[in-house]
Amino acid sequence: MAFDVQEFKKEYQKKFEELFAYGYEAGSKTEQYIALGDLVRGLYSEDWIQTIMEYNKKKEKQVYYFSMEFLPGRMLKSNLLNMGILDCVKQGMDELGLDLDEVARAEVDPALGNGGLGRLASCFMDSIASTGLAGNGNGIRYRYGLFKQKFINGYQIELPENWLRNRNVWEVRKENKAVIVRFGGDVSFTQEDGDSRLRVRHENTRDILAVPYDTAQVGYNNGVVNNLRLWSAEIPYGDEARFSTEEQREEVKRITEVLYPDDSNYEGRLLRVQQEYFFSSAGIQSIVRYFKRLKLDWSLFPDKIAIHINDTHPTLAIPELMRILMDEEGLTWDQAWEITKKTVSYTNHTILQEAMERWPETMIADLLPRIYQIIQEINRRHIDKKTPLYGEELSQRTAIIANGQIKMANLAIIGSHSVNGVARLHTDILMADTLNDFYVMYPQKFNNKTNGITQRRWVQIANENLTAMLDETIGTEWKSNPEEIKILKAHRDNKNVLDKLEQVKLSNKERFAAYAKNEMGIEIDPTALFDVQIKRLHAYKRQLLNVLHILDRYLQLKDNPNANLQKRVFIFGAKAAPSYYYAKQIIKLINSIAYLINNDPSINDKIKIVFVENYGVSLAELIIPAADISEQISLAGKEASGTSNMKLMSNGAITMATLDGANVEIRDNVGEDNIFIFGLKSDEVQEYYRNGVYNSRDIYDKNPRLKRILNLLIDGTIPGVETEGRDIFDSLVMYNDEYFLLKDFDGYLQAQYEADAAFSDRDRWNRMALMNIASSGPFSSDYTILRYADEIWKIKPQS
Ligand code: OAK
Repeated sequence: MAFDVQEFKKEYQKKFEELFAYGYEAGSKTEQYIALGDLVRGLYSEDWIQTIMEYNKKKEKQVYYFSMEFLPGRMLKSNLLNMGILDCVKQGMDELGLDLDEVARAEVDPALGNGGLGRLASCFMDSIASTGLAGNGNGIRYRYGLFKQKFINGYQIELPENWLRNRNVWEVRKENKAVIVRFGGDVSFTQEDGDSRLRVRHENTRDILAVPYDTAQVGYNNGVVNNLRLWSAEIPYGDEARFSTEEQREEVKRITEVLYPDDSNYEGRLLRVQQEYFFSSAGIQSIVRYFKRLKLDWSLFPDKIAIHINDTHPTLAIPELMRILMDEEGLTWDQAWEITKKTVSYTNHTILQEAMERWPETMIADLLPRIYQIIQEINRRHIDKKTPLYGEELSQRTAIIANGQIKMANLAIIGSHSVNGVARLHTDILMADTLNDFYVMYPQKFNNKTNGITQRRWVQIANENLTAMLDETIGTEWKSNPEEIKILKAHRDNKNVLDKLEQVKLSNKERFAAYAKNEMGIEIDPTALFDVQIKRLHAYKRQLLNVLHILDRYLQLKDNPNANLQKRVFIFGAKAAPSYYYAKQIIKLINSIAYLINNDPSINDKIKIVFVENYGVSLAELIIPAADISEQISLAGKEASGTSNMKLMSNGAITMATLDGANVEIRDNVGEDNIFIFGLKSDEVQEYYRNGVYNSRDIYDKNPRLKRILNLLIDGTIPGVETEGRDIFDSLVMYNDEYFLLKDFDGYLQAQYEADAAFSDRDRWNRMALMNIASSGPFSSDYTILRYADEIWKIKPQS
């Protein structure tokens, strides 16, 4: 985008005065940010209109990415970067006496997701636009995002996240595109004289207005501006009389009031299924409305539209599309079914049983009577068709409805043409185990799409120092073609380059150290090894294994304050679901250990622990560039992919990993010498679960080093964790350690001490960091998205 600094300064001043009726110098940071955001939105609006007009004119096939969660992070700088005016605006702001970074920090980070799944959706939106694909996002505009996390006395406290308290400059309310979503009511069938078809009558429904708010998704230097549409629930216009009580009005608002704070965990609540149907139905209605404008035969629907469902949360899109095609557009069951299956594709993001969505049949029957009938009919036809082919038993195991429950994954698989996992190992487990019954029936539906990340946000924006160093060393091609970063490998033995890389890392660590000091009052040494574990708090992710390692070091230093141990800073970022008691106990434990160790003078700063409050996208952007070690230590077979592993690798952290999720592919790319691998393999874990011979108590009894560490949890050493310490101890020792921490402990320690040795050899470590950066290109979400486009959605980048 052609733009000049002088022109920008004029425009900015004008915009500010127009909005606030005084000079920008007197404005608050928030006002300065709003003025800039408003100006930027104006700058891409023409491309936004143009992009949509082009798609419509060419009747281009479009993909709609349905996701219950999006975690875009702050958008100001990413929009500026993608528009190609970041440097110009930075300079302009500078000349106006403003610091762009400071102004950018006034933007509220919209936390409309829990973790991996939501962040992936946002990386994908960026990549869809940046690779020039015709794509749209479809989700929920939650009034409150994921809770704000506070620590009080080491305990997690949840506060509401009112992310819309200031104006959201990026969204555009599209009242004229609102649709009605209907709940409840009575379904009956009528047949008119001379009409061969039964007509469906759906009456006495509770009608909710779904109002879309659109946000531009600006592509990287390509003029493409796609759309992310988030729906908000309101009372239908003119229908106020039907919602006369405060309670009735509250009920409507409640639908899009708050994001469920559960990650990889199923909540069988009525409100949740209302949310799911609400945005699925609204999305399908707006797609159908668009398709009808094209005036094409219905059979061409799958040639013009691809609908992707991000895990099972939007699965009701399947019966909803069936309903509209049949009840409203008059297609037969067979026609509607063909269209639906050809249009919809599904990604599975977890094999954890507790995350698998299933709804009580009665709940769906009451809330969505017509949808319920359609699901029943899909199920009946499925069983009728598959029983003669696969026998009663197998067919019944794949039933959508069983024991009074509706299984959403089964509906998603049966009603779509593609089912993918998110890393090679994860997909293999789905096919061989979790979804094997379906794999037997529909082998052609299954495929893998290893996750990816956008280096635009995770390197170019988060790590300006590294970006500058890369540009200088290998040129700028890597920015538009991430694979090209491999050229850096040619410099692996170039001392000058290695030293520069060390400098980059050091300055990022200094930046984080300043944050730790200013925000948390913790003093850390930027030359220490920064050991980072940032992800949701979940037993399977094994933050506790990290804790056991910290305690091992603590004991060594208590025994011998002069022990020759590498100085380390352990950085944690993690939210626990408010109802996940055990995870919250682990948070309390880590905070208490941090307090104990950080304030023990005999430890002499050899160990510091920083547990950042309220971890989210913006904090990730601060922490990741400062990391030396990336902790990816889930029990093998449990983490579907992981994506912080890719972000950390791209920023030159060395992965400490089990062979789980995408770690396996990271190892293949970076090579054994540039990663630390330990622990049980996925098939070994499976074997233990099958034969049941694991005995954690036995390990505790026989491993004195580990025993001593575990005893710290219950012997009063750690202040204020009487209950937590005991419960955690019991889970590991008495209740057989579900996630095999004790089994993996020795291997983990050994890998950690190898890492110490590697870190103390600066050239070796810097070379490892360089090799990680240079091998990270294949994990760009641009490539992931191009594979989705080519193999699942059948859409091509625009020329
Ligand atoms: C959330 C709710 C239900 C089911 C899965 C999730 C989820 O966040 N899964 C995570 O998805 C990420 C993106 O694919 C993966 O990288 C994580 O491994 C997975 O846990």
